[in-house]
Amino acid sequence: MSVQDRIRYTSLHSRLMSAAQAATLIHHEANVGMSGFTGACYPKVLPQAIADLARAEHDAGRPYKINVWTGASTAPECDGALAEAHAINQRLPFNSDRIMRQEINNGDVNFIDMHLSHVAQQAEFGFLGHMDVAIIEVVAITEDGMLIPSTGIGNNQTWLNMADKVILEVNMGMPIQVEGMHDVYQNNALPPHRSPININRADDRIGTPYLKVDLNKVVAIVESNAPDRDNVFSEPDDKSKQIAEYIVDFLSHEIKQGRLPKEMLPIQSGVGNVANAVLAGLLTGPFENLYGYTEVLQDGMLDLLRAGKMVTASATAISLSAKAFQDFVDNIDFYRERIILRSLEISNHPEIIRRLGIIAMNSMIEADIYGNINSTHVMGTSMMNGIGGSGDFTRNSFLNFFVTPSTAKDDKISCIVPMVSHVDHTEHDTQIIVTEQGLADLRGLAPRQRAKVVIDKCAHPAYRDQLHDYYDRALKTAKGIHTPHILTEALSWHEHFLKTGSMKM
Ligand code: 0RQ
Repeated sequence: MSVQDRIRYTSLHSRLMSAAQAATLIHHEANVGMSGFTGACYPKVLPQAIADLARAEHDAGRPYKINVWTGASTAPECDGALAEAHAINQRLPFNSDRIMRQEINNGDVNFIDMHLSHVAQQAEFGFLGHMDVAIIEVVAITEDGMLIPSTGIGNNQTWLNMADKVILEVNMGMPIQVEGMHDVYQNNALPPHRSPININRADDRIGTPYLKVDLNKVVAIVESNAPDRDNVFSEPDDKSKQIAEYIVDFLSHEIKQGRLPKEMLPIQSGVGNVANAVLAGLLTGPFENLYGYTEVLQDGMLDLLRAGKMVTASATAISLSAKAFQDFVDNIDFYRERIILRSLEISNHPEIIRRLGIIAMNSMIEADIYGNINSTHVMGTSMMNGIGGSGDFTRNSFLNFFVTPSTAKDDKISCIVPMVSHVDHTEHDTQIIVTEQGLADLRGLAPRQRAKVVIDKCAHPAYRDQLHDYYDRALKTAKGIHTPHILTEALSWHEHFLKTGSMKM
């Protein structure tokens, strides 16, 4: 099959060109909306051509930097290539690439870490500026000019609507049989003209399988043939297995107590090794007929679908290891009936998350004794990946969990600290914190009650006394003791780590 066969709207054949040619259509300081979500569906060749262009411009003494907006993270051949060429001025809303992270943390890139559900609407409100170009990966263009999305949707429909010019990457390496898996719904009305979004079950479909674009805006089509990022997971270690066990037991207990329907509620699972291990825990757990309503479908959820433990999974992207992706391709008819890929605005929509009663499970960097959560900043100042969708789900969930091993870096860092060095999720949102040490259920507890539970259940034994000592002294010395703190000492653990390489006093 040639790329022409995948461009069934034949008058578009004339817009086929090389990535290098297409890159010249993107000017210095352009706002560029790209496809891409957690290592899936990002453009595979154009970013490298833009990086080459940036290098050539820099060599000629001319400035060249663009602003890149996506759905979430991409991959080394996209974010990595652009960062290495110093081709980015502004990046939003999420990144997990190592080189881009360096550029963000050394101040070369202005990174805007946003709740993912906010991105499309803030762009539409005009809060982020004008969009010059959209670069979107698709698997094919239909006879009537509709776009068959790739392994994810993210903000693609919004970018296609907003951009002056559109460049499509037709990825020949992606299976054409994904057609029909997507559910693109757009309610373009802006407040106060919005109406309810009619999703009442995790598997409701309310849109069409295709992205729409004004074909007059398509200035270039580029062929690519490359897989998505290989999202390799480490085998769940003992700590992750223990965390998963606590969660499964807790959910069973909630059902017994009548606080959770016995058929369970739809599940959202965040990114990372621990989150994937929790899904592995559900595979052997007692629950049947589960539903997924999440933003990114990882290996663990695919396993649940294959095993028949999960009925359907709704997400905005499929982000798999190469091995799991092969299984996805080999059994694509089976998965098409069970996977629904939606626009990011819908997968992460507060209205739907509340209505469906989602059980949200996300990893974190650290929690404090009162339940504030840091998901993004290492030692308070260095960006890790971003808040992603964790806030969209947590605040609007039925139940939410934050998980982490109790320590990091060979126990030199306690992930339970007196005060988090950055707050992403406040004590008002957090319900349940889980480490390999135990599970702290904070529902219905006031701050002083929470502190005791968090320290006793979740902190590593090596830090428990140190935390109790801090709390006891705060209780004795703070002026107000609703949330006792010693303000001059609250962040001293982080400072101590930065000075000595350990949080142990
Ligand atoms: O460092 O990479 O140098 O080994 O952080 O830690 O334990 O492997 O955790 O892979 O599950 O990721 C929060 C980052 C966890 C992720 C985070 C160091 C640790 C290691 C990674 P190394 P682990 P995971 C849906 C929801 C925010 C977005 C989100 C994340 C590295 O889950 O980005 O939830 N979440 N989105 O050593 C210093 C600490 C530390 C620490 C761990 N307290 N201090 N370093 N580390 N704890 C998806 C989307 O939104 C798209």
